[in-house]
Amino acid sequence: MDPVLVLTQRRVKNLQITVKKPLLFLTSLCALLDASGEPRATEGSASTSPRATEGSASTSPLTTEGSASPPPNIVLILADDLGYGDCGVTNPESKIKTPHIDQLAKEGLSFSDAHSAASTCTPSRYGLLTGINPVRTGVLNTLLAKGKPIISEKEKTLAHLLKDQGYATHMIGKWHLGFDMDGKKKDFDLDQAFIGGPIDRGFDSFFGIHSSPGAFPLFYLKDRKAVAKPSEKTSWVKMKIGGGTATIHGLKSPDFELDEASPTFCQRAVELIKNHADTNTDQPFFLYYASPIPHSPWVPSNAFKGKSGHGDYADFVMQLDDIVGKINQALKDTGLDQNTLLIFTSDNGPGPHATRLMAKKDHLSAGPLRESKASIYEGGHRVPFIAKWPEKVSAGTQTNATINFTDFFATLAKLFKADLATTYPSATDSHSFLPVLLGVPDDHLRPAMINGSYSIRQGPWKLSSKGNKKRADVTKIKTGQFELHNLADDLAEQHDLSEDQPKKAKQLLDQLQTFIKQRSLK
Ligand SMILES: [Ca+2]
Repeated sequence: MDPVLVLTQRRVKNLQITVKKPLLFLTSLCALLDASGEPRATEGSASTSPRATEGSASTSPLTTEGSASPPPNIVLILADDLGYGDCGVTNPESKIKTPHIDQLAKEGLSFSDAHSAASTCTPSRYGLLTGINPVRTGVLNTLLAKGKPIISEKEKTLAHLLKDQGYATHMIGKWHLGFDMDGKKKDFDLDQAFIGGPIDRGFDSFFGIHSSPGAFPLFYLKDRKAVAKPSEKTSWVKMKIGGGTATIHGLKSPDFELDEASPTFCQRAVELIKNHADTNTDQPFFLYYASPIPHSPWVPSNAFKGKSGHGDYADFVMQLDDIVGKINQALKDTGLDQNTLLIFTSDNGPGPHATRLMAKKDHLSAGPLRESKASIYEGGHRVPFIAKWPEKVSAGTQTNATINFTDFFATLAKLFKADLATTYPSATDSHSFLPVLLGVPDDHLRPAMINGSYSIRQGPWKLSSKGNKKRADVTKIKTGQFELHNLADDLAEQHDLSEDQPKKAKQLLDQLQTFIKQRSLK
C-alpha cells in the first residue's frame, strides 16, 4: 500500500475536527487520503534514477496524529532572473547576503534540482501556470512588450485549479504572458479593457505590469484596466551585449516610477495577507507574486542602494530578499503562516550581464552551473526553490529530487484529489511531487525533462545540442551533434560522454525526437 495512505489512514482514525464549511473539509480530507503522486508519463519515459530525499522525512507532520487542516493558503513568489548562485541557500560562496531567503530555507524544504519550465521569462511562466512544457506547444521565445495571449482559453491555469477548489485567486507583479491586442494595433489601447490577461486566466484580482519592468510603456494595471495612462517621458540605462550601455527612452504614467514598483507590489502583498486575516474568512487564498527583481533595469530603492557593496545588481537582489522576508513576516504576524504553503523560486537563470559583472566581483550568479539565462545548460534553468508549510513540510530539510515548474499543477491537483487527466487535460507535462513535498518516503520518478527543443534530461543523464544552438529540425540531427553529460558527476556539464556512452546518447535522442515529432504546436 502507498506509504502516504498508510500514514494518513492512521491519522484519520484520530481526527478531531471542527467543520465550519463542509465542502472545504471534504476537500481537505480527500487531500489527506490521496497523496501518492503517480507520475503521468507523457514527456518521456520514467526515470530509473533513484531519488534521494535528505532531511528528516520520517518526522513529517503526516506521521503525527492530530486534527485535519483546512486547505492551505498558497503564496508563490517568483523572482525574475535570480541565479542559482545568487542566494546563500544554493550557493554558500555567494557574495550577496540573502538572510531572509536563507531563513525561509531553514523553515522549509529546499530543492537542489528544481527547474524552471524554460530558461526565459515567457515560456517559463507559461509552463509554471499551465503544467504544459512550452516546447510541446512551441512557446519558445519571450514576448516583447506586447503580443497575443500566450495561454489559450482552453489551457487551464493554477488559478483555475485553485478557484475550482474555492480559493480566492490573486496576482501581483509581472504578467508577461500577453493580452488580446485585437489583431489590429501594435500598441496597447489604453481606453479598452486588457483582455486575455490574469483576470481571463483564472485570477480574481490583478495588480501589476504587462511585461518586463523596463518594457515601455510603463504603467500599472489593475484587473483589466490601466490605472493611469503613460503620458510622461522617461528613460533607463540598458547594458549592451558585448559591453557599453544604451539609454532607452519611452513613456510612463505619472504614478509610475521604476524604483517604486517593487515596494508598491510588496506593500500590496502584505496588505492582501493582512486583509485576508482581518476578514476571518475560511476561504483560502492563492497569491501569485511575480516579482520584477532582479531583472534589468536594476533599480534598488534608496534603502538598498549601496547596501551590498557589490553594485546595483547585488543591491537589487538584497531588496528581493527583503521582500521575501516581509511577505513571510506578514504571514507570521497574522498567524496564517502555519497553514500556508509559501514557495520561493526564480523564473530562469541569471541574466548574462549580471553574470558577467558579478563574476568580476568574484561572485558566480549561476553558482557552479554552466552558462546563464536563455541557455539549455543548467545555468539557464536550474533555480533556487524553497517550499515552506509548517503544518505539513518539515523545516530545515533538503531534497535532490528532480522537479520542474510544470509539476506544480499536478502536485496541487493531487493535494486536492482533482483528477488531472479528466478535469485538467491540458496540464499534459505535470507530474506530482507531493510525496517529496510532504517528506514521505517515495521514489520520485520524474519522466524525462525536455528544455528548449534541444536538450533532454533523464535521471542524471542530459543530452544537449552542442554549442547551445537552435536547430531548424531536431528530428534530423545526429547524435554526434549533441553532447552527453552525467550531472551526478559533472554538474558543470564540462565532460562530454557522448562517445563513451553512445547507447545512452542514442536513447535520449530518440526520446527527444519522438517528443518533437508528436508535439502539437500552437
Ligand atoms: Ca526572467
